[in-house]
Amino acid sequence: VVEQFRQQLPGELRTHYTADFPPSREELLESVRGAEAIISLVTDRIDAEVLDAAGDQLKVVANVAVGYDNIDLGAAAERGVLVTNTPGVLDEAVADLTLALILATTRRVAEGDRFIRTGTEWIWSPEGYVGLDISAGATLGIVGLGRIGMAVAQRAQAFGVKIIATGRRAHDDDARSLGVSPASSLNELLSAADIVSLHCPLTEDTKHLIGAQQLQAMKPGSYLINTARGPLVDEEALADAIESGHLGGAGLDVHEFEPATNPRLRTMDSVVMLPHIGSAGDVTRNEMASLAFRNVVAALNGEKPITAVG
Ligand code: 8YV
Repeated sequence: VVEQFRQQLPGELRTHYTADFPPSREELLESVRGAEAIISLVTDRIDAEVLDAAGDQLKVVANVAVGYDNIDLGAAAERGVLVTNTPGVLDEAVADLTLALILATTRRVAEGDRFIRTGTEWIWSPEGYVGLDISAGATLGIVGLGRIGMAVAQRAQAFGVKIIATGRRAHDDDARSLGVSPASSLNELLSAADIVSLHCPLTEDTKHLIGAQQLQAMKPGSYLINTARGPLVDEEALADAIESGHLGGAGLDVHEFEPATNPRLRTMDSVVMLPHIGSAGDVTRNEMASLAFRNVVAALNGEKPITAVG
């Protein structure tokens, strides 16, 4: 992707790639020195120390992600550094994976797969691996109806699922035309949904948005899906809620302490866990890289970036 844009930059392009992935803190601090643009991933914590290590010539930090909780926006603004993200291009891929997790948990796909791999002899039985029929009147609660939430609603509508939502677009005509009913509060959504799917950004206000109290407010036997950010959920409280039998299960693409995953949740058959692959589609990943680089080109040419944050 970088090569495609080489000609569009005002001067000669010198690139420095970190050798390790993810780079150690020392390598990150060293590698940004003298940079006019930093292209970062969610695994890179970009704070005042990194911005200062880069130097005064730094113009832009382009995050290859829609989420930017890894970047200290205040520190960037204080130093006049632009921050950009990659919204829009990954909505469909993340929504696809959300549906994959909904089906994998409710219809016990991963559990069945694990069972087959044990090589145990089995005979078909009418009771074997019975799960929730999402198409038979299940309600999906979308927490944070934005771009990705809308793409999830579109898919869920095709399954005949009832949809309720909180978030900035819950009252939009677009949402209504997808059959979305706005919930008046998070609690109302939690108590009505058979499946709760999280699609909001991680901020100081949304950390542990789903804790013990909220899990208790969820319907008995319901499922929690998280393809947004791990710290939105208190994982120990989630493990308690599943262990007690209150929740039916969970589908987690993201984890509270990434890359660590919760050892209790890992032992639970009703939990499906993935290594943060929501946007890992072949086309999507290229589009994310391309948008990040177009933002860099704009910023270095003194133009307004396409998708600036803040
Ligand atoms: C990315 C993501 O894969 O866009 C986001 O916010 O979490 C994922 O789509 C990841 O952030 C790569 O930096």
